[in-house]
Amino acid sequence: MIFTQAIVRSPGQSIISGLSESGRDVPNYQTAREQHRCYVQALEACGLSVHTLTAEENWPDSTFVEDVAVLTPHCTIITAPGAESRQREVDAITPVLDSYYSDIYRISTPGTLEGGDVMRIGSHYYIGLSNRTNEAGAKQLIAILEKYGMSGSIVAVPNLLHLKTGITQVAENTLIAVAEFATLQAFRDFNILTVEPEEQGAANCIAINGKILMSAGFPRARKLLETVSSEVIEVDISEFSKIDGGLTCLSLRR
Ligand code: CIR
Repeated sequence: MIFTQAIVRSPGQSIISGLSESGRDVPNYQTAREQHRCYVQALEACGLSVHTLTAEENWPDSTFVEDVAVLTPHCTIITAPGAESRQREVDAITPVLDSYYSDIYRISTPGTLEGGDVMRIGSHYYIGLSNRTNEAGAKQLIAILEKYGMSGSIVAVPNLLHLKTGITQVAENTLIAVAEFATLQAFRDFNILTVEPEEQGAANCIAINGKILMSAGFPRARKLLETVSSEVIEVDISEFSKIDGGLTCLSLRR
């Protein structure tokens, strides 16, 4: 599939109050802005036209736009974030997606779902059950996908923030994953590149238009990725990873 567009939201100064389970350092706002600019340039280098939304100071995590919507070739689904402080972010993305899609659905309570838990492979969507996404939310998403001839299945995510924190697609039949996902039955038909525990941040990559974007600073994972693509681009997102954000979370792509 050829991707042509991405939607991103600049980080606000409030990013210093973003949710963090890892409890690492507080992000530096100026550095985050600069890294975000470089992230946008990397998407553009992959051939995407990037729609940049202005920062939303009220919602510290709103730069992680991936979590508030699932884009499919046929429709978009506005999610229901499981993190209470992120629930109102959907109000800010809905008018934007209105201009791109005529078929718009919403996940509703008691369902919760965050886009970081949704990994699309062709017309199938793997949906992680995490602290942020529950079974009711996953089932609502599967019912919507099935209306359009797409499908979904559920994968348990016991130890990570989101499914895609630990596994992403990097080539047609190849995934990159942390060890706990690499051995799951659900992914038995894929070739899997397994990252070492100290390089967990490399499991969240974006494969786009023949190139692979990876987080900077994971040399062993880079070597693995170079076996499936001659165009691996490193992007430094250290400030976002301090609050558990990865590369995919920073954009919606279509
Ligand atoms: C959060 O905890 O919601 C944010 N600080 C990080 C969200 C990362 N999103 C993602 O992995 N899709």
